[in-house]
Amino acid sequence: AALETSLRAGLQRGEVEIYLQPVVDAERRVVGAEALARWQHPERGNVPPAEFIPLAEQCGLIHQLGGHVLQAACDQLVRWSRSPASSTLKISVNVSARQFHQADFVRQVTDIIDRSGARADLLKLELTESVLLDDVEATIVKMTELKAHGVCFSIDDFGTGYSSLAYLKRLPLDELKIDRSFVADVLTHPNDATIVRTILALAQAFSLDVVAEGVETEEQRQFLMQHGCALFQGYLFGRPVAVGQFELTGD
Ligand code: G
Ligand code: G
Ligand code: MN
Ligand code: NA
Repeated sequence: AALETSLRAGLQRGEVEIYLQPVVDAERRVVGAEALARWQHPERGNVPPAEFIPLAEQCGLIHQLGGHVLQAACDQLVRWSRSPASSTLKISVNVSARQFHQADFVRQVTDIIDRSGARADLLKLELTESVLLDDVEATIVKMTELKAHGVCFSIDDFGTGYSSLAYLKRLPLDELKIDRSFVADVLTHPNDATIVRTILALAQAFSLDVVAEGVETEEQRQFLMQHGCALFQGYLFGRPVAVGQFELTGD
């Protein structure tokens, strides 16, 4: 309860900000970034998202926190739009189950986009398989409304949940993100290599982009490239950094 009170206050005081982690293409050009929430508490220091995101979900602050993250992402898109070198970069934002299932989620997102002046097609929402399958019909309605507004969608941590192929076909998706647990073992565990190749083939069949997450070594990058992966995220290219620290090259 103490942490909840300070998160509520911290949100108001602007202690929660976004960090950006680059997403790069096969030539290591930065094509976008994932926004990751960071909470800098005045006494506790950096509180990890693994602690405060579940807390925000439990106590209902996720709506406000999620809105704050969306706002920060849209503000950054607007800043980037002013320079040709950055005007086509996309930002992905994580959306948690409880936030997505709020009755006014679509309105929250479209209001923030419209008031910020950001290009909706440069904003990508990352949903997990469990969110998508919670209530498939309601999910399709929400996603379709947001898609009509221009917003893009990605399935995060893909391969760890229970997506059925039938749903994949019905959802207005743009991208799958291969969970980093598979990438971590892709060179050492044949099963993980098979899962990665299967996800890449599946994505190709459904005309979806694929981002491999958690790429840490050149050897992992080579394997992924050889099997048709074209987008990468991970410490090999850049850690999450404050928006002012973000650079337009992936080393
Ligand atoms: O860097 P990392 O430790 O940021 O993130 C830990 C977890 O917290 C990840 O699963 C990530 O998806 C989640 N996360 C980070 N930022 C946000 C956010 O803004 N909203 C939600 N819902 N989850 C986030
Ligand atoms: O669950 P989600 O995919 O949204 O969370 C992304 C998480 O992965 C964040 O905690 C982020 O800091 C972390 N991350 C990003 N790149 C790497 C990487 O190369 N290796 C590891 N171990 N974690 C990473
Ligand atoms: Mn993510
Ligand atoms: Na992920």
